Amino acid sequence: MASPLRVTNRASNKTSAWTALQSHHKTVSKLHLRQLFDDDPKRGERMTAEAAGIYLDYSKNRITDKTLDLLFQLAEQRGLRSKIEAMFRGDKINITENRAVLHVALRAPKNTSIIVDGKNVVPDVHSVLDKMSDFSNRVRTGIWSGYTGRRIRNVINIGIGGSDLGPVMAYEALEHYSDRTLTFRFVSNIDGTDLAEALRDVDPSETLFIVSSKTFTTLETMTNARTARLWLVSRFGGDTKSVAKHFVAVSTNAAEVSKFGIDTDNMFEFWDWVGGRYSMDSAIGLSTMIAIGPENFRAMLDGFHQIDEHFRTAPLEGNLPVLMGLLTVWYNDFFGAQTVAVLPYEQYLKRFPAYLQQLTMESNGKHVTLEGAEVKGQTGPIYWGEPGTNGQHSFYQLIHQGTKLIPCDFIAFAQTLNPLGRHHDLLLANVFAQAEALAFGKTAAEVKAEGTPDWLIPHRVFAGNRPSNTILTERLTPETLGKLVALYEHAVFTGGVIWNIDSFDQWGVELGKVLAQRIIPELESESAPVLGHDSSTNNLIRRYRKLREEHSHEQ
Ligand code: G6Q
Repeated sequence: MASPLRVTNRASNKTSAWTALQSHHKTVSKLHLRQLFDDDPKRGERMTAEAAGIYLDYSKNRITDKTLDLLFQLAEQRGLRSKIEAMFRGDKINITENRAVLHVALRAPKNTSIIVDGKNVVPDVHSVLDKMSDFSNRVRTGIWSGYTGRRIRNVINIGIGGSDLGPVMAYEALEHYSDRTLTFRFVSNIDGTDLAEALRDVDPSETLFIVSSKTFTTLETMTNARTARLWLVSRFGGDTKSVAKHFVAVSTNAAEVSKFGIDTDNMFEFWDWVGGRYSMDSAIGLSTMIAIGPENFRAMLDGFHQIDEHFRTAPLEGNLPVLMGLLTVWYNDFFGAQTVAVLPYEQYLKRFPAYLQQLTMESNGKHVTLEGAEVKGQTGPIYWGEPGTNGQHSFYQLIHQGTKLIPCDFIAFAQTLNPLGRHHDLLLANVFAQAEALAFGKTAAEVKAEGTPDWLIPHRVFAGNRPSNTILTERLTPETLGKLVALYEHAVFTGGVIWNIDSFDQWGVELGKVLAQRIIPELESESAPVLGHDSSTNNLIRRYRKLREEHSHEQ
């Protein structure tokens, strides 16, 4: 089926702006940030942008005004504006799955209208939000109790990928706002250890499981959910009626939910136009809502929406996600940078890099264009990171003095949620210092002037010229978290448009799933199976069976 995206992307892969950027890069790559800052004393004030209380300082990037001009031309030539409109309108821009991409509808105000297949989806979004609010309030106040009437004290979300990473990240990020009388756990891995550890010390009569799965067929989630169900029922002497009070579901698949034994009245719905990795603000965020309460959850949605509106309406030049997306393309495709480090100077954001890994790498890890042709250059970079200041004492060495160019996103907050003496000023001093050191480094002359012996000078030189963005905002709140996530979602979208790829499918996860299904019976069969894999896989399967056998004799 044709979509506007498909039509507008018939243009040639290399636009004139792309070619111009290639030759412009030859000039810029020779410039040092020291010189760029010396030449323009106002650079650090000028190359900044602000929206919805998020301040982005992009002055420490290896760019000139001309670079930005060309990047904006590239965005125009790639039809970024019309593609943004197409996404917000509900066009089926996920062409390989023939789906609309409407996470923006999840945070659209009640009076908005977004039509998918002839139907306004916004009222449905709000009715699920109301149902989630009602349920969350009942759990939080104890009106919803367990099978024996005990109050729920433990909430265990069972899900994986998009049905896990967002909920975990948001719970950790917003723990300050959470009800501390409740314990939250997140089980994702099919490795039994994950579930076993989560269940080790909880009382089943006080435990609520949220089975979060868009499809309700995912191997890991369904295996964990079934084992959790067995655990619960066995603790209630085999009484399966207990399931109704201890299991709820978040899914698009009512038939499978009911087959599992969960009353669909206790199912929270979402829709095929919400991608897994874009779903933390849908019903997949039920655990988040129970933790922080409906009001805080709605504040988070409002934060998302503010950045949506900014992305949709702000001119490219001051558009935060556009700037971030284009800068990523600049380093990825013109400097050959392989990775981006995300470095939040906020302990509560410890899972934010892991969350962003899925958002960015599952979205833009593609090798063909929308038309199915092999891409000519590079698509999405590798994202990674750790909260500061911990990273400073480990991998920052390579960023400062290694041979690789690693653009960094520093994220910092003006206010801490836990004021403790001097801690916050010391934290912020570190984030500013790191960005400064990366950009400007330390020359051999400066090192020598400190009295360093000649032989040691090369080891102590910092070349500098290492780019970074600094995102500075007031305080980590539910609203700010929504803004930050939306910022990256739309930066990812911007990159995907420039690379002319489908950022919303994930076919790359399929093959491994299919092969695992083939291997499962080969591991589980009583007699030695006839194996038809390559010699390495065959050998590993045989060896595993043998080791397992030997071990079972020992026990
Ligand atoms: C995300 C992916 C993927 C998905 C999981 C879980 O965009 O689609 O990570 O979220 O595979 O899928 P279910 O929610 O269907 O269990």
